Amino acid sequence: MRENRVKALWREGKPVAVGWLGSADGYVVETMAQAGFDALVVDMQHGMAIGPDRAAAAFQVISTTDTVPVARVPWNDPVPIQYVLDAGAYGVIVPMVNSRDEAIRAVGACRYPPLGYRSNGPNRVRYYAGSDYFANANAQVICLVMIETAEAVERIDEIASVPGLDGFYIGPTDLAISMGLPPRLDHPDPAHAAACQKVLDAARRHGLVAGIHCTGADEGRRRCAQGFNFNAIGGDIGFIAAGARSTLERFRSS
Ligand code: 3PY
Ligand code: MG
Repeated sequence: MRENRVKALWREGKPVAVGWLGSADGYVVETMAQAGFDALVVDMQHGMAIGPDRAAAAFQVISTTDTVPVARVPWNDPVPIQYVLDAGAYGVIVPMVNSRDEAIRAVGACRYPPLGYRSNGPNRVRYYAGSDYFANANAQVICLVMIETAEAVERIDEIASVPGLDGFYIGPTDLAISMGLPPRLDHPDPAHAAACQKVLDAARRHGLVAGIHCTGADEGRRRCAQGFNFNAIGGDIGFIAAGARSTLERFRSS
């Protein structure tokens, strides 16, 4: 089976550069994939109308490069998880996982029996991964559950104890909202910082990975130094908006 390069980087202790896709336009996805991120996350939760068909097409485009295709699914639901894995996602990020039972549901959907309850039917992924996919998928496919409520942080050890889980992905803005704080990335509130640290500490205790959604490269580097190693450092729409704005500003200021 084709190796999951992100897992290899984790094993080697090397930083993982993660990009985010809020659009599934083929040319935009191709441009992002050509940029050389280690992983690209197709955002089916808050991306712009990215349903299963467009996500599958995005995985096909990403897999013309060495970038690892990952999906953030819309919710903790086995149906989209099964769909994106069969279509070629090598990693799944599952939103709003708040308890051990919810983590069992999320992880189980990503794992073939006896570890989980994923059904067999690797339609496109067999071309991408190889004919030995079934035998190796449980070890190669990444499953990260999103920690984005105070309740999940409180229960972090019970969530971490679910077999087959690779780690956590912190959603900083939803976490802030659940703590009664305004939604922000790179949150300045010390209680938010402490919650993020608690998630990272639990990941380390349980031999898992922790990642966090970042404001950009500077925060991404800082989070890497802190110990997080699946940090989205930018996305297609943000890059387009920033480039368009700065070009216009430079033109109009002259
Ligand atoms: C959050 O901030 O809640 C997220 O889900 C970021 O992707
Ligand atoms: Mg969120």
